[in-house]
Amino acid sequence: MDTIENKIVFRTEGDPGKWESTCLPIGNGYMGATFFGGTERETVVLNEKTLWVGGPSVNRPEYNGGNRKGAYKSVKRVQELLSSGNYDEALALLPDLTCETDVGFGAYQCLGDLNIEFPGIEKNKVTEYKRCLDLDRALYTCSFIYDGVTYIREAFASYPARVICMRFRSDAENKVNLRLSFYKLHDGCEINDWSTILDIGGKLADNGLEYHGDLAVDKYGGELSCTDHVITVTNADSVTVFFTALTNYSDRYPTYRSDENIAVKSRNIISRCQAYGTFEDLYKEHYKDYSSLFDRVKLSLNGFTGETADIESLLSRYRENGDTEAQSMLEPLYFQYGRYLLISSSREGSLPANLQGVWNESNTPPWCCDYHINVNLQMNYWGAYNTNLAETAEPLVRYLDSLREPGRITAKEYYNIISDKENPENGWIAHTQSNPFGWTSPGWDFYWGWSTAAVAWLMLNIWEYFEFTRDITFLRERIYPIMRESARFYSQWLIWDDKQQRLVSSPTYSPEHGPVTIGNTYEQSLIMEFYVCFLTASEILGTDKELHDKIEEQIKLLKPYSVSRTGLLKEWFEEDENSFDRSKIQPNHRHISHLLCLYPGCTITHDTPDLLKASIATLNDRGDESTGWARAYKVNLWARTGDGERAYKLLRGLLTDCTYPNLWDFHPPFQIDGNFGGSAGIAEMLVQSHEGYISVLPAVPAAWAEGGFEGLCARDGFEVSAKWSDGTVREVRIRSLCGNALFIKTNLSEISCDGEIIPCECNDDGIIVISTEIGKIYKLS
Ligand code: FUC
Repeated sequence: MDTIENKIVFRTEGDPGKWESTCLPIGNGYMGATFFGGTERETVVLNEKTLWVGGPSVNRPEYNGGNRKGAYKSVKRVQELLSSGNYDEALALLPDLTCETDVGFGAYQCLGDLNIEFPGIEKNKVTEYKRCLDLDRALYTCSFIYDGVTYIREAFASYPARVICMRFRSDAENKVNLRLSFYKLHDGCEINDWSTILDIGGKLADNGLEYHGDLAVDKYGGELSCTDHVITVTNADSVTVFFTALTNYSDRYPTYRSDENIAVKSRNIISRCQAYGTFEDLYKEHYKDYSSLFDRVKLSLNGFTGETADIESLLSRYRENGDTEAQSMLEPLYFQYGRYLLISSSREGSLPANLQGVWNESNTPPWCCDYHINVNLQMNYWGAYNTNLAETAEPLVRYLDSLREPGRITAKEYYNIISDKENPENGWIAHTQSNPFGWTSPGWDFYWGWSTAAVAWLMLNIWEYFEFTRDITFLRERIYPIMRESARFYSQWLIWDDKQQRLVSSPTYSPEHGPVTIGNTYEQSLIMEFYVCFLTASEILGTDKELHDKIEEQIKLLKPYSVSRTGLLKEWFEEDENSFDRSKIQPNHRHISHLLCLYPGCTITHDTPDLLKASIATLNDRGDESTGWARAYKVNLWARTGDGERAYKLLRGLLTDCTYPNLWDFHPPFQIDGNFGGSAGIAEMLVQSHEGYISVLPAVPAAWAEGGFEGLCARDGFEVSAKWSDGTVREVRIRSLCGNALFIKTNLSEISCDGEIIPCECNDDGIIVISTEIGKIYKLS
């Protein structure tokens, strides 16, 4: 399929003072690098994803992930007070339902900057300047003409080689001159000069975490010298630079350190690169790896192909006139950028993508650049499955698994749910924010930090891994143990509330506004939704009958949803009561936590028309204006309602009001969840599969009158491709990955496979059922 060339092109240099809006990012999951394309000097901000302060440290022997000993007694008391209507007394105890201390939570760090100066180039005499992030090739380039010579700079971040590679060349001989040095390194970082290599290394003062990096320079022609931590190359034909970095972080509780010799490992990575071959050879290896993921999905709108205009003019045309060309180029580009960013910031073996993916220029980044789990970490992975990148979710599964052990301590201290020899793996929990060092306690303020349902929500993310891939071994070995322990937790946590006549989570706080109540919709609905997934998982695996049956009983008593007098889906069960305290409600609040089972959950659908109607009323009531991630969330929500025009309005809003020139999403400041959520939302407008069947173009707007896509994924193991015109589906091709029965709602009547028409049944709801064979393609026309 012909598509646009997915490139983010600037005709202007970036500004290191405006990192978040003008840099261009590359990454390999473990490491990130951002570039500005200065003609006289390139600044490369370097990241290694495990470089965190906080956690265990000799300076902090008491570090225990924030847990407050015996807090469950206060929790119990708060429950009793809320049940008996003593709100003021209950609220007075809430400070006990926080972490003991915020000391040791830490923050993601920047490794430092690589400074590359180009002596002899004068910015004001440069012509034909261009810097470009090519998403199809996962390659950054910067080129310009100076004094009749074309200079070209390239960089990529290879996952297989675990290295960042850069090359500097020109179209004339002996013209490459550069000086490389590090700056903004951490205090105490040592730099060593080894003729063609600079290595950096040290221990973070806060926690003793060791880090090490190697920068190796290979020149072709010219001279190279290395003095005072500066490598200078003069009159070369071209120069190749490799950089890698590591820390001795490990996700193993409680030390969170490995005993690896990181200096040796780092040097081996570089030696392997140098032995492997040229820049081109390494690029080929990188491209093979990257394209095996990225190329799975294509999207084309309204027949536009070719190179996109430079991003600043594309964005301004999009914003000012919204012409069809600008829309049809920017929207697929934004879609693919989300996929590019996910591949670049989340690969097997790395930590999951954090609030900024893997990119960070600061040692005190917003929200510590942590793992926020009252929407943000979940949203990072919304596009992983439907945009055909399931592998990128492995770090999330691994991370959640690593939180179980510390999360058991939190379960014990705050919920009195105890794992011991008789009852091993008896329940874990985490709250609004977490770090790589097992921080699972509530935050330091109840009013954002308490979120018992956060884990239930995360379980939906990892359950979807199985739903899309049907990888039963992965379910059994990696996903199910986490789900089961979470199910054990909630099954012991819920209490019967006499007044509400239902089983409730209590106390509850709907992120991040409104009053403290019993059994709010956020918690009840997420626990229910998770329970539904758990039941299916345990049935598929034929295991844990007793727990299964207990949960089956509990589900009936959760009663998560109700509709308010004004026709909205209630966020708080008590909201129609006179005593209900409305003073803390923010009418247009960005979190819409009571709609989580419309999206990403699947229990509010067209099969629950009353709840769907109330959800739509709620979305209207909340309004369309919001911060970046919340708009992305609304794209998905509206897509689920089937209203393509409204989903599109939100998407336009996201791109118009919450997107920097480099296409990073802002909250503000930069927060990557909106990119991931927006990309997932575009896919959700094109294909849905949560209602038991595949629906093609469930929510396309008039602005996408014509188009095509390839390779989007649907639940039960299908890859879906389609073409449409005049808003009507003309052809669908479905590849069966697992041989499951295919359920699809479609206007197309002829179905063939291998050139032969296959008979199929259409059930009463207009859904066609086809039995499929693994690897075969089913064509609907
Ligand atoms: C949630 C949001 C904030 C922000 C933070 C990182 O708590 O409510 O808006 O996105 O995460």
